[in-house]
Parts: sequence; C-alpha cells; structure tokens
Amino acid sequence: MENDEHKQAHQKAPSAEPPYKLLNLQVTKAKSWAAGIPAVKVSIQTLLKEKTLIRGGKALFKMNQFDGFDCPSCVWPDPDDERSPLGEYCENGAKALAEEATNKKITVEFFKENSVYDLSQLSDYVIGHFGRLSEPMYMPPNGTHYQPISWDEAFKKIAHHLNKLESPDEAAFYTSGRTSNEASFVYQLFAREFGTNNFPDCSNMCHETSGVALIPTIGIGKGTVKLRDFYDTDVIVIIGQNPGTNSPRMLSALEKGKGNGAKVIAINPLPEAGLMGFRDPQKVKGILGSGVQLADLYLPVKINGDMALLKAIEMLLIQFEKESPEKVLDKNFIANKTVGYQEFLKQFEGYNLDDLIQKSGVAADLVNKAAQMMSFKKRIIFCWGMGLTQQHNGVDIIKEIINLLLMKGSIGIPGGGACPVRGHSNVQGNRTMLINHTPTTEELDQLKKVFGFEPPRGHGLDVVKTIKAMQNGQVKVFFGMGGNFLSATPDTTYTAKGIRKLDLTVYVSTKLNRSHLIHGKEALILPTLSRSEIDMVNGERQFVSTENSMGVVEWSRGMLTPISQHLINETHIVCKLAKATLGNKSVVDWDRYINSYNAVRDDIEKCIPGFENYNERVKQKGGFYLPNAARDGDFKTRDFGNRASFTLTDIPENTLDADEYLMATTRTHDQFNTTIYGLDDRYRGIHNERRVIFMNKKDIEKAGIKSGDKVDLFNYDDGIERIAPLFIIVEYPIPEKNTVTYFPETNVLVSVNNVVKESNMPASKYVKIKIRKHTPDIFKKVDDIQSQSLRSE
Ligand SMILES: Nc1nc2c(c(=O)[nH]1)N[C@H]1C(S)=C(S)[C@@H](COP(=O)(O)OP(=O)(O)OC[C@H]3O[C@@H](n4cnc5c(=O)[nH]c(N)nc54)[C@H](O)[C@@H]3O)O[C@H]1N2
Ligand SMILES: Nc1nc2c(c(=O)[nH]1)N[C@H]1C(S)=C(S)[C@@H](COP(=O)(O)OP(=O)(O)OC[C@H]3O[C@@H](n4cnc5c(=O)[nH]c(N)nc54)[C@H](O)[C@@H]3O)O[C@H]1N2
Ligand SMILES: [Mo]
Repeated sequence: MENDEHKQAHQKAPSAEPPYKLLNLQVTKAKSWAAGIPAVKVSIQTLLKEKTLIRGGKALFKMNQFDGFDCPSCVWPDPDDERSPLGEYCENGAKALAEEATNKKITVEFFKENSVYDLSQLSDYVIGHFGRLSEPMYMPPNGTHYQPISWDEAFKKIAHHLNKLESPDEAAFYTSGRTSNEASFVYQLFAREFGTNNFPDCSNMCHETSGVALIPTIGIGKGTVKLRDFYDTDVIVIIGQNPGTNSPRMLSALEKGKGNGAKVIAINPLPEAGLMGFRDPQKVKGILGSGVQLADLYLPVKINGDMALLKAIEMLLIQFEKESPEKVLDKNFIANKTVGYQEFLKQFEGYNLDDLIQKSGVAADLVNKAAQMMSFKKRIIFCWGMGLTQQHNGVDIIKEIINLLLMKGSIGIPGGGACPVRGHSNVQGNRTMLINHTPTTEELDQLKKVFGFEPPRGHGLDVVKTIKAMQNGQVKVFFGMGGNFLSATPDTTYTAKGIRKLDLTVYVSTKLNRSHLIHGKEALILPTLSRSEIDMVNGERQFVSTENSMGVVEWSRGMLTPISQHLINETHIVCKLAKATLGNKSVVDWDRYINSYNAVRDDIEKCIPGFENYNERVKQKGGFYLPNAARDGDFKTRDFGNRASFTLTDIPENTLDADEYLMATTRTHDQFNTTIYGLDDRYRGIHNERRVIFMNKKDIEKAGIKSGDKVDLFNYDDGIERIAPLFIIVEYPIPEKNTVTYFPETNVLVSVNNVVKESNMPASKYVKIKIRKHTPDIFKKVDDIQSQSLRSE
C-alpha cells in the first residue's frame, strides 16, 4: 500500500463485523444422517490443512483417554468403563484439536506488518487461521499496531489500571468455558479479593437459563442423568439441540440406548441430520452399512412453539390417565415428592387442546404420537440446548419440561431425568469453581473462612449488564479469560461502541480473534497454553481437571510441546497478576499455587463441597462424580421444603407484523462458536458460504423473491434500525414465518434488550426481522449507522 493510503486507512475504525462479502454458495441436498466415512475423511483433512498431521494425529489418540487430555470442543461425557483405543473423539473434536495443535504461529513481525484495521477487514475464518498467538502484545493509546511487551510489564500495566479504579466494580472479569477448574478457582479468588463479583461468562449466553429454571424447581442447577442412563431407558426427547454437530459423541449414546429398546423423539424447527440418523465412524458397520435411524418421531415445532407443544402433550397425558387410571401419571411420586400439582392441573381447564396444537405448529397426529410414546413409560430423558435456552421465555419452557417429568415421576430414577446439554468443554466446571456473578452467601462465607478476606457481597454484572455498563463508564477495565466477547455477544455495533470506550481490554487467548481488534484505549493480548500442550512447572508435567456435562470431574494432561516458549499457563497468569495488583495486601499465598496445582486443588477442596480428597480421586480411572441430590430423588429446594415444584407458566403470544419473521441464529457444522473452522455446513447442504438465510418455500413465494436471491436483513427493536446486509435466500424445510441464520454474522441484529426473562441471556433464537431485496445503497446506510456510533463516543 502507498504510504498516504496506508495512513488514511489507519484512521478508519477497525470493523466490528466480518466483511459483507459473498463467496460462492453451492447448495446440495441436506443429509438425513450424521458422521460415517465423510467424518473420518474430514478429521484427517482438517489435520493436514493445519499442517499438523503428526502433532495433531498423535494427540488425537490421547484425547479423552483415561491418561490423556480432555477434548477442547464440547462437554459431552466420556464413557467411564471402557474407551475405544481408536480414540474417543469425533469429527468436530478433531477440528477443535487441529485449530489449537496447529504448527502455524503469529509472531511479533506479524503484528508489525499488519495493523488492527487491516486485520479487521479480513474474515473470521482468515483471522483464525494465522495460527497460535505466541508472545504477549500491547496496544498503546491511539496505536494502530500491537507491539511486543514483556510479561512483567504487561502485569504492571494491568495492575496499574486496576488499582487506579475508583471502585473494584469498574472492572469486569469475563470467562469463556475452556478454563480448567484450577485456573477458574484462582481467577475468581483474585477478582473477589480485589473486590468485585463482576463475572460475566459464556454461561450468560448459554445455559444460565437452565440453571435459573432448575434451581427453584429441583434444587440444583445441573442435569440429573448419567451417561449410563441413556443406555437403558425408554424414551429420549431431544428438544432445541443439534447433537450431530454440537455434541457428536452423544450419537453413540443414543445408538446404544436405541439398541436396548429406547425410542427417540426430536423436536426442532429443522430436520437436523444428527437427529435423523447415525453411522458410527468408529464401527465397521457404521462406515460401510446404513447405520441406525435415530428419531422415531420428528416434531417440526415452530420457533418458540415449544411451550404450546409441551402443554399439549401434558394435556393428552392427563387425558390418558383418566382413561387408564394409575398407569400414566405417577400419583405416588407427585404426592410424596412434589408441590403445586393441583394448581398445575387446574390450569388445563382454561386450555383448548386444538389451540395449543395449532400454536405449536406441529400436526395433531404427531403430537398425539409423542404423548402416546410417553404414556405408559416412566424412564424418560429430556435433553435440551440453545433452541430453548435462548428463547425469551426459555426459563418457563424448561420449567415446563420439569413439570412433564414430575407428572411422570421421571426425575431421580435410573434411565430418567433432565439433561441440559452444555456447551464449552469446562463451562460446568467454571460455575462449580464459583465463576458466578450471583454467588450464594454460603459460598462467600466459606471463602472468607478459608482465606480470611471479606469477599464482596453484592451481585455482579452478567454479560448483558456488562455491555450496558461499558457505555456509561461504569465499567472501565475488561479482562477476558479466553473467549471472543465482541463476536459472541449481541448488538455488535452497540457492544463495539462500549468496548471502544474502555480504558483497558485484556485477553488471555490461544488464537487471534475480532475481540483483539476492537479494543479499549489500551489493550493487551496474553498468549496461553492450550489444553493439549505440556504444562511444565518446576520440571514436573502438570495436569488440570475439568467437569463434564454430567458432573464428572476428571484430570486432563497435555502431551504436545508448546508452540512457543513464551506461553504462560492460565493459572500462573492469574497468580502473577494477583501479586502485581494486590502486592503485600493479599492474604493469599499465590506463590504456593504457582509452585503446585495440587495446592490449588487442596484449597478448592476446603471451599467447595464434593471435592473431598480431590487430589487423589481426580486420578482415579474415569474421575469422580460430584454429589447431585436431585439425581438421587432428593430435591433440595429452599422454598418448597425439599420437594420438587410444579410451576405455572404462560403461553407466549408470538405476534408478528405481516412482513416480519422470527429468526433463530445458530451454528454451522464448521464452526465452534466464533471460531470458524471452514465455510461449509455439510449436513444442511450448504457449501462455501455463511451469509445465508433459511426460509420456507411458501414464505419465499409470498415475499415475491426466490431461492438464491440476495436480501438485506433488518431488526427494529427499541425503535432502532439494525441492518445485516447481503444474505442469500436458501429454501429449506422450516416452518412458515421462521428463518435461521448463522452467528456471529447476524448478532448485529440482536438487540441487547432482547433478553430471556429472569436469566437475562440474549434471546438469540427469537429475533424479529424483516427481509428486503438487497440494494447496493444499503452499504451507505450501514456506514452511516457505524459512523454515528463512532461519532457519539
Ligand atoms: N462443533 C461445535 N460444537 C459445539 C459448539 C460449536 O459451535 N460447534 N458450541 C458449543 C456450545 S458453547 C454450545 S452451548 C453447544 C450448542 O449446541 P446446541 O444447543 O445444539 O446449539 P445450536 O446449534 O445453536 O442450536 C440448537 C438447535 O436449536 C434449534 N432451534 C432453534 N429455535 C428453536 C425453537 O424455538 N425450538 C426448538 N425446539 N428448537 C429450536 C436449531 O434448529 C438447532 O438445531 O454446542 C457446543 N458444541
Ligand atoms: N447469536 C448467537 N450468539 C451466540 C450464540 C448463539 O447461539 N447465537 N451462542 C452463545 C454461546 S452458547 C456461547 S457459549 C458463547 C461463546 O462465547 P465465547 O466463549 O466468548 O466464544 P468462543 O468463540 O468460544 O471463544 C473463542 C476464543 O477463545 C480463545 N480460546 C480457545 N481456547 C482457549 C483456551 O484454552 N484458553 C484461553 N485462554 N483461550 C482460549 C481463542 O482465542 C478463541 O478465539 O457465544 C454465544 N453467542
Ligand atoms: Mo455455549
């Protein structure tokens, strides 16, 4: 670039969104089964592409093994009896590993050559494929390029900013869900000794809704089933979750359960491949044969039609019980273990079955079949994911699932119960380690007792509140333990505006992402070890531990040589930052933790119930289960005297303007949240494009457009115009008035105020949009919106 042009470009603000550029969309037939040979091929291709077949290939066989490391992708549990010597991984686990085990790295020279502005003009796919971050970097005030900085200087800068705040609550400490138990514990300990409960975390966009629904109703914010329950059960319902892409190893559990006679019901606006069929790539039969059909019944519910659907099923079950008394509902369980049944029953007097069915969008005979499949069965498991937690009434929908399970007496029994399928590989462990903006008094009292400092008592900020607090200077310093806050959160333009106002943004990261490019007045990138790498402390190879989606804590020990000698593990980063910030004032012996993770685990044991003999039990084959009273049929509800509670919920009125549609934002098969592995969504038949919108055939016709047309998308919540320009219409089997797009591209359309009642999560699967034919002058409008957001700073 010419010098002048260069200078001019740098005066422009870096782009908070990926470029509005179309690639070369190819649409093929969507798949009706997941995995099989293509999955094996993709695993190998992915490793080859990252030039890491040896480094990554070797590691693949250690992933999820008893003596290996925990897969960095999803949080689905590993079998606790035997594990396949072929490797306990799936295609998407291999992709996640290839991303972090890559041989490519980003050096100081890279940042010297590339300004943040120039980098921001690239797609997230390109940004993510430059390789691993290898040295700490610093962005000075008004800077255009990141510069190298020593670790000591970096800690000093952060400490300086933290210590000059008027209140510790002007800092926010974000956590993405990969951080180990050990690092999470010291992280919250440091932030609390510093003086704040501001712990926005990825749960605030993910399963917060589940916790908020489960704690008051069954007394614990976690699921109540074990992996083994899937092997011997009668009915497995998968609602608002896409296991084929997001927890592929779950398909093996479903296959095993089906082999033993279980029936599967799938409830989803999209006929997802992984719900329909499975060919296990680790079995000859799965590779060569036709595999197994998964869903025995598929209910194409409308977006947010789940509440009406669940109530319709419940109404039918009540009717069946009348026809076959004592055979359908568990009256004994209801009488002895629950409260609120009579009121619950009474509400159905006000409902009309046809009306409920119509609101769900599912045909009456299918709803009937679902109720029949459950009627004489007790061992029922309900699995759910983001399709429910990211609805405006998600808390209520999950409480309704609990209502249904309670009617049937299906909680706290072998082969039955609630199964929120969590996301990030240690998101559940983060919460258990007290990364929580609303800690309980008991938790804080225990910290005080063990360490002797007075922890802050007030509730801290969650993700949405943090975004808002950035706007008015209530938060000035943002520290990210992993993650990609800008791209994962809603209302991209508004969020970027808030981030730019901050005094300091810090990210502990493995890979470059857009959150490094849209930053505060000063910024730091602190590179860290990945889970697959060897973590050496005082000449000894360390292990960390994580908790899976079913409450099993297990050890994880990396085995690859770290990509750079400058990396520091997350636990040490926190301890060194704590020393730099708190100095002699601290009552915690941070050096003890620096010298040994055993010491961290010893103190976790003192503070958090269920970790007795942590250091010994974590080394057992398959780890150990944390206590879970609800799983044993003991409901520790505060307000209902140790009984589970029925809840009265409302049916939402989902009214839309004539030209309005509902949009659910979701993931492709080729991404892990904001990390874009590739540009396909193979199972849904989408290749080489992310800017697509799935629409029903009739809606397309009615709107006078056609498949392949270019459109612009709009949202008008809070009276503000939000625009996501240049998308391609793809005709898809999806209910009328419903659409699906991929995030992060459409996060710009999600208002920060469009949240889930009670859990305050972004309702990213319930977004009202308008769709108009694409016009080139839209870019000028988008430019204006963005310049305005920059001007008002
Ligand atoms: N490969 C891969 N694995 C991942 C991730 C990833 O990005 N990539 N992310 C991880 C994380 S953090 C999480 S939280 C999980 C997420 O995993 P999932 O919970 O599966 O999340 P999504 O794919 O966003 O959406 C799930 C499904 O909800 C459906 N849906 C949308 N609206 C509705 C509705 O109104 N009702 C119903 N019943 N269904 C609806 C969508 O069609 C979609 O199939 O996966 C984890 N694992
Ligand atoms: N519209 C819409 N938005 C959504 C969702 C949706 O369905 N729709 N889903 C939401 C959900 S469920 C979630 S969980 C959030 C995810 O939000 P985040 O957790 O913030 O996002 P990720 O994309 O998982 O973070 C990726 C980054 O983490 C860093 N990283 C990876 N591994 C490690 C590690 O081991 N240590 C450290 N320190 N850093 C690491 C890398 O730098 C990488 O770029 O997004 C949410 N956003
Ligand atoms: Mo998540």
